[in-house]
Amino acid sequence: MTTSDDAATTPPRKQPQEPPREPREDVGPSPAGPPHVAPYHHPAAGWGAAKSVTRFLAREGAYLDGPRAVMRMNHENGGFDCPGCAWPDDTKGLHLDICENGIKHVTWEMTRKRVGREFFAAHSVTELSGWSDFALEDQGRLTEPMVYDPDTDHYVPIGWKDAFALVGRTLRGLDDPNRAAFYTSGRLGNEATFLYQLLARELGTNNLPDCSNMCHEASGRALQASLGTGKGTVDLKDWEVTDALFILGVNAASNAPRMLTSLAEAYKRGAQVVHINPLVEAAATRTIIPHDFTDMALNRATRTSTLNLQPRIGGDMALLRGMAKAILEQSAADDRALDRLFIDRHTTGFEAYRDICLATPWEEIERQSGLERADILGAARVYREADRSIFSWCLGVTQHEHGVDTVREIVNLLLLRGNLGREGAGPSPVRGHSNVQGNRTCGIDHRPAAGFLDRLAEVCGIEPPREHGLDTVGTIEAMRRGDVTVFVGMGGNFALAAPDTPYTRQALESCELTVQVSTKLNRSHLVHGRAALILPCLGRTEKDHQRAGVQSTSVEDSMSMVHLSVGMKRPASPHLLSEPAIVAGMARAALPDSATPWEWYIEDYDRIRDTMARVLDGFEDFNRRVRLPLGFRIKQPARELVFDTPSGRAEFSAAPLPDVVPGAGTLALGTMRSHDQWNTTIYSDDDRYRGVKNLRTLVFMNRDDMRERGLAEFDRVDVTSTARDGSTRSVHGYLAVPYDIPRGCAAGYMPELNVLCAIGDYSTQSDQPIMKHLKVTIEKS
Ligand SMILES: Nc1nc2c(c(=O)[nH]1)N[C@H]1C(S)=C(S)[C@@H](COP(=O)(O)OP(=O)(O)OC[C@H]3O[C@@H](n4cnc5c(=O)[nH]c(N)nc54)[C@H](O)[C@@H]3O)O[C@H]1N2
Ligand SMILES: Nc1nc2c(c(=O)[nH]1)N[C@H]1C(S)=C(S)[C@@H](COP(=O)(O)OP(=O)(O)OC[C@H]3O[C@@H](n4cnc5c(=O)[nH]c(N)nc54)[C@H](O)[C@@H]3O)O[C@H]1N2
Ligand SMILES: [Mo]
Repeated sequence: MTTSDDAATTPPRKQPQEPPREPREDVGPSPAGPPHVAPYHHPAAGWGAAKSVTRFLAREGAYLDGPRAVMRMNHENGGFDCPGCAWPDDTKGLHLDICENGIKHVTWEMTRKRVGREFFAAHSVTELSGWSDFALEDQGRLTEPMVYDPDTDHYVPIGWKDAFALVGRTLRGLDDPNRAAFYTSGRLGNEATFLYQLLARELGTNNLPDCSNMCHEASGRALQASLGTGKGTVDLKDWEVTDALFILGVNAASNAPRMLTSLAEAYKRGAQVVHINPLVEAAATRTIIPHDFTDMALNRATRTSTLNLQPRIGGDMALLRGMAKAILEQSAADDRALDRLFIDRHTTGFEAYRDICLATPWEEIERQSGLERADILGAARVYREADRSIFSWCLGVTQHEHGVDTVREIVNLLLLRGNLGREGAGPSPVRGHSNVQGNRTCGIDHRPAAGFLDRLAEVCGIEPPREHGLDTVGTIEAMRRGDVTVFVGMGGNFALAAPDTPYTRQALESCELTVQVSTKLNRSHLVHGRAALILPCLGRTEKDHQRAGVQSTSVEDSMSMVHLSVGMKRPASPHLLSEPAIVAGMARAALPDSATPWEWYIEDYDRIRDTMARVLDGFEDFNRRVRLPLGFRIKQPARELVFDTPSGRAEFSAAPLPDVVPGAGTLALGTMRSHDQWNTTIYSDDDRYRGVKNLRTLVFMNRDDMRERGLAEFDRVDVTSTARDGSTRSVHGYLAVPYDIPRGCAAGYMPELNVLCAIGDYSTQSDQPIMKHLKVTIEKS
């Protein structure tokens, strides 16, 4: 690990002379010492978080800037939106609601390190391909547009005008607009998002893959089918008054740390907090809220859980069905177990659902969930006794073959007791990237609704294509076949985030042109097409000057609140453009005859918002409402019990229970994030709350599964996945770590383990890669 400020003197680790252009297996920084694993006994957040932040600020040379910036983050009036997760801002808008990972995320963007033209002159792409991902990002912020020069194998500077001309020329040269794909990582603000989808659709394609295809696609599809909306229906006020919270498949202390506040407050108020996760994560124990200065000073922790259940990986649906079965069985003698009035008035499909629940034997529910009947009945009791319940979930539920069925089962359970359309009750998915939900709202959808396209056509005067486009997996396969030849990445790190790393690499390398709009150097710049551009953009913390003055952009959080974000820092380089300006530049070059006033939009983002207000549902009077303190909430028909479903009612589903029990000798492996990482950005090799130090190439295993394989702690193992098509993929020399995880289950870190996710192993329900449910064997190396 380096503590140096100066990019040029940062020694990258291991620089092979003639490295193959293989992605590195070591993604993180050089471990600071030998691997070490011991249980973490401290509460989540609190002083452990404070210490970690201090070390991080020192490394980035941002002692002053970091804290100063954080003071301007997530304010009810002004300030920028935290570029970290999508958890909503505190409804009271009064105290500073910040978290360790938010601070790291902001500081990461504000680093003083720079990667300029001298850097690219000094290092060829082949050489950089041998660097670890940590070393790449650690070079700092990109400063000017660069183009790949195949003669020298170096990136060389290019002016913005020429860069746009290259994009425009290539897009205009395509015989079919569907040969281009436009990827979005969920950081992109709403205004840039709207222009980006307009560019794609005016060009003539719905090829709009996004990170959501790997994330909450299953939630969107399930909620749409059940409730006629792609989003959750609750907000933070509901969290503040609910009687019972059920938290499934989220590592909140690391990935949505501000949820800890809500959990602790719920506990203090006497609400039940049930965690459903194969691992007992830190958020399921206790916490010290960093902004609660008294608790910090007294080192006083609050519990964040009243019940923890550890189902097997993929066992959630069986558990939920068991809870429903218990409620239904009880309803024979207890006429308040079900909300019959609600069911009759607002739902359809109840009888079929009741029949399938009652017909599913308890033995099957126990086997598939990996839990004992008594535990399931315990959870059902909590649910029965609560007047108002909220179910919240993240990737542990969605990244499975049957993710859609499982989310629908959550809704089924909510409907049974009328937990919808009233205060303190309803579904509450936890989104990932800070604006991933806004991206969908503003048109990033490869399967757009006809009504949206009609309005886009009418307001923007374009002829949008009607056939569905490609999602993330579809795009990778199409690039690999040679059907898609231009890839544009609006943020993100596609080469590393996507499944089947070598396959995705070949797909990107088959392209005629790859364009990456980024803030920092990453793997996706080194895995490129025949022509390649790096277009550096402003970060969310930075001032965006346009003709009409300093501009702001809007974002939508996990709970449908839309608010403005205004950067306040001087840009990392004078040569950066804003994301809206980059989209407009590409659009003008690709569509020279376009009637869309691209340049005029960029002069003043209010103009983009005025157009959005006419196209998007719920954005009426956008410019005024977005400037209200805390912004505004997009209206949510399902919350008002208005269901845009074929029946006009909330629809129960009655899917059969999937078989998730691993076959003899195999384990179900879930890939997940460590505490000290942001998707493909690795801050350190530690995973504090799981007690891991200096180690990322590990696999967490149940002790009995280890014993059965003759494995001791830190034994080196080979992990081999078997895809549906029978093909196998392996990683070698990973360290086995005994962990409190159900038998038959294993876990390890993304993105290292993405090599094990076969490209064809995506859910038939959501097309989402099955990143939480790889079928693996583990053997001593
Ligand atoms: N600091 C930080 N914050 C982030 C991110 C980050 O990388 N770093 N990423 C952001 C993004 S894009 C997203 S989508 C979210 C991701 O947030 P999470 O969903 O928390 O992400 P993962 O680390 O993949 O963790 C998944 C959790 O699911 C559990 N799990 C695995 N399999 C199962 C299962 O079958 N059933 C159940 N019930 N649980 C299971 C794991 O034990 C783990 O606790 O976080 C966002 N916030
Ligand atoms: N095996 C496995 N794979 C997974 C997952 C998993 O759980 N398991 N999770 C999946 C999920 S949920 C997601 S969301 C994806 C994440 O996929 P992505 O969103 O594609 O990846 P990130 O790592 O978040 O992207 C980081 C890069 O974004 C760029 N960036 C940062 N800030 C900005 C900005 O303001 N503007 C622009 N233009 N660029 C910026 C930086 O250059 C940085 O290198 O990964 C998926 N991959
Ligand atoms: Mo995500």
